[in-house]
Amino acid sequence: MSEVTMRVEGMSCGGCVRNVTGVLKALEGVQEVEVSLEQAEARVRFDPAQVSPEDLRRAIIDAGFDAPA
Ligand code: 9UX
Repeated sequence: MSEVTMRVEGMSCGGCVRNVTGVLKALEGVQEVEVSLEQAEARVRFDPAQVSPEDLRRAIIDAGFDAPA
């Protein structure tokens, strides 16, 4: 299992936090997600055999937020 902390820009309320958390948890291979509005970050534990940090980034962007590389 791997863990990554990614910057997530554009979240302005708890709904955004729930949305980002939901799209990440929906990905196969994602085990645990913790999103911080204050820190504009998502910490994700994932199985690198099933999902990559680039997949996580893509899901965040598709949900309407920005995840700078
Ligand atoms: Mo809050 Mo976010 O009203 O996508 S849910 S700003």
